[in-house]
Amino acid sequence: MIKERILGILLKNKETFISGEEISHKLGVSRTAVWKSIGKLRDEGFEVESVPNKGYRLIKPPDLLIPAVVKNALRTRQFGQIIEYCHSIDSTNTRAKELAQEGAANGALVIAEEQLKGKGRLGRSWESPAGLGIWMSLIARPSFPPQYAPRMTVLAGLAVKEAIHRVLGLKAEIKWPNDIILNARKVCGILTEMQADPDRIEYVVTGIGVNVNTPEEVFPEELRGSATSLIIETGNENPDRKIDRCRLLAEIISVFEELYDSWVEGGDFSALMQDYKESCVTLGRQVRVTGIDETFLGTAVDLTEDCRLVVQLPDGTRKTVYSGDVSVRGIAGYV
Ligand code: BT5
Repeated sequence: MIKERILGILLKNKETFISGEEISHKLGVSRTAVWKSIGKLRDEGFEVESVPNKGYRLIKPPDLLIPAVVKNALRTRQFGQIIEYCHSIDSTNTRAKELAQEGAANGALVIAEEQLKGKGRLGRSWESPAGLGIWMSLIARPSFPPQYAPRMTVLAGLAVKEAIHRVLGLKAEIKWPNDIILNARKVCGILTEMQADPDRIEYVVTGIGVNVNTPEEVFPEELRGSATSLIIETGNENPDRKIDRCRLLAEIISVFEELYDSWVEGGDFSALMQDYKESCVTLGRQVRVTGIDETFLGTAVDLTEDCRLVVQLPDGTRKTVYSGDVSVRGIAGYV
């Protein structure tokens, strides 16, 4: 579509003006067609400046996760190069699994402004209010064996932590297996699901939910003590100074691919695991492990190669637990 192509040109020329004539020449369309498309972009909330004899310049895109804006900020070969964007959806993980079943390529990404049935682990739900967070799911078709699928949660966690640091300068920590936390409250959750034969993965979907511009009062009452958002943690809740969700999303996906490639192509996971362990607040703590059949207390002492948590019981014996089976909380609260 002409409009998308014009947007691509405006995004590339962000600081400088580009004339209507140059755009029409580049795209081989009439000046009127350019002018009409700019009008449509403005209707959609893009702020486009136009100055006679100079041309057009993009001042600001709307506060939406527009695929063209995201792609312009990506530094990837595959992750996020195909994007399905939805205003409202039940769950991006459910949609990504459907697309994967239909043959979607490695790296395809589903993004939503709002989820009506966002999913957590163990049948729990994930609050995903419209326009305030990043709710997305990445499809991967790896060649590693199924027991390593939980490593996708590790990679995604490291990517979110690193992106938050690069974009906002905040130092997040990780609560095993899938929570990214700031000041002991959860700012992001990750849900990895897969379809596999006993020895081969068909696809893995890694769902990432980040609370970005969520004001405190939007969280349901019962989450207020344990959930937070990036805007709350930067101490800036001025509604005019929102965090750029497209930039953060692109940074997460770019780092995710970098880490994924370093493992899948380089073959070594130990350095990544070491980084994860260093960021993991769970290790060394007293924890309460709640499974389907049993609950027990112990000290979290280590993580295995396939990302299970090793818990030492008071009598010295050790148990390893899978992320899909248990909930782990600190004995004095959430962390
Ligand atoms: C998770 O589960 O943390 C995984 C969350 C994954 C969400 C993403 S969004 C995109 C993709 N599509 C989906 O449908 N899901 C993924 P779990 O560890 O089970 O934690 C869930 C618990 O976190 C809930 O039971 C609440 O206590 C809490 N919670 C729910 N919504 C929250 C939010 N927005 N922020 C912080 N905590 C929340």
